[in-house]
Amino acid sequence: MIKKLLIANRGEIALRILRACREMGIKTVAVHSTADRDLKHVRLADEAVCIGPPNSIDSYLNIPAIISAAEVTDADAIHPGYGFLSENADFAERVESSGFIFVGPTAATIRVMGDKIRAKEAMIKTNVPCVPGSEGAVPDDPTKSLEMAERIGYPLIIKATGGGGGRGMRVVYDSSDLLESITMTKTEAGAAFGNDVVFMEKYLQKPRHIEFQILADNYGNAIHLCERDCSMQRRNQKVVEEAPAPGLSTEQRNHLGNILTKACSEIGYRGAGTFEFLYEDGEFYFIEMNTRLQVEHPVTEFITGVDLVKQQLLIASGERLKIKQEDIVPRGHAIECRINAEDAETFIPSPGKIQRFHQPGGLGVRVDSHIYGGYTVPPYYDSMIGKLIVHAEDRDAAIARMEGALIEMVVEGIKTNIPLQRKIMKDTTFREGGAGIHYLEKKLSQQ
Ligand code: MV4
Repeated sequence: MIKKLLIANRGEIALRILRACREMGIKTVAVHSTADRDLKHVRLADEAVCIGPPNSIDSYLNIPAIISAAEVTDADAIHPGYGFLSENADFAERVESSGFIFVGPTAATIRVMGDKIRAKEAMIKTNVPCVPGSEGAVPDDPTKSLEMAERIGYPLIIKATGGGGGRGMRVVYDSSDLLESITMTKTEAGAAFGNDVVFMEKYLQKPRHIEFQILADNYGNAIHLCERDCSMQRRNQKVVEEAPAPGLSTEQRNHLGNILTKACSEIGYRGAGTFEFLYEDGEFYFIEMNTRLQVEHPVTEFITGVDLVKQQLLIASGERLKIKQEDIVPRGHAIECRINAEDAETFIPSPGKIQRFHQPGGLGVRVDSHIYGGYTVPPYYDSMIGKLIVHAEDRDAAIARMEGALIEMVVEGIKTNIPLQRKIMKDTTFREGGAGIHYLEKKLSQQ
């Protein structure tokens, strides 16, 4: 069993991981930049190590500094959280080769899933439904590319195999634009990811974004913990997430969930993972696999009652999964609103000192946030300062609970997106359920 864990992250997720450790009797090491000495989890951790100056590249992305901190504190394991190094295969490899447990999949799995072409190949092999496309890289021969595009059909989307999360993508509506679009996407991908390989897919024009949470141990056991609908997003940044996905049937959920748990066993997946799908006209299409714990994991925890961080730590300690698939019976509905230190209309970041902070409360209300009255939000990191999550017996009740919690949540001294979140909860299309990935941006553009 892990006795001491180094948390290689900051903010709300670092606090979330610390809380799981505390309940499990695992000692904690907090690493932080010089700008983050006052973070809540740094104060609560058993030990704290400053690993560098504010900018991420010299601190939270500084692999030698993080591994040295694990050595000097004699930690057994390192949890990467999300973002930063959480999907960096080299980091996972260096953690393990330095004698520490990496809380996550093997470096080999991270590497495969980080290469979108290889990830799709692995999915096709394990019968996970994918977007029709080039099944491999776009050929160098322009004639062959044009023929392949005709087979796929327009509109299509060109994606960088080293990309993900919306980076390195370009939609092509007409064959006359194809070759130039391929060249431009390759150039951008080469510059951004050091890998100019691209592939093509049929472009789905009005999909929803639905993702499935899985847990797998070292012994080939895997379960799914239902799905999350993350379609309410702006510029590839999720704003509101919910579970279960409105309108999805139990048959659909179990059918795809079972395919995914089999796929996990076949690819030797370990830990928590998320399969991302586009959902359109009743069909699922795999786009990416995330080999980390996700920001929105609390909505899954609320409807299944499973503590995903504790499960990650048990699996990393070599325990067998004790939860059986039949134990996962989703109950009620959960919604998460991300709370960002930004202007609710212009989205311009709004760091600074929080003069006053009141957390909402009551039955089925959870606040995952590291902020407190007097805390100064630094300008160096992304603007999310917390997540407000609610759970209730059904979706309408969850929306009502979220509206009440958003009224109670007071953050003074900086701007936040709480006004936007309140508008979304009142929006008729959102309230109907099932809005597509472009809905929020369309709504915002009409304001
Ligand atoms: C797509 C797509 C439509 N058709 N692929 C965006 C980031 C990465 N997750 C993949 N993304 C997309 N891939 C095909 N074949 C539309 C998107 C997309 C998107 C997907 C999920 C959530 C938000 C999105 C916002 C813009 C585009």
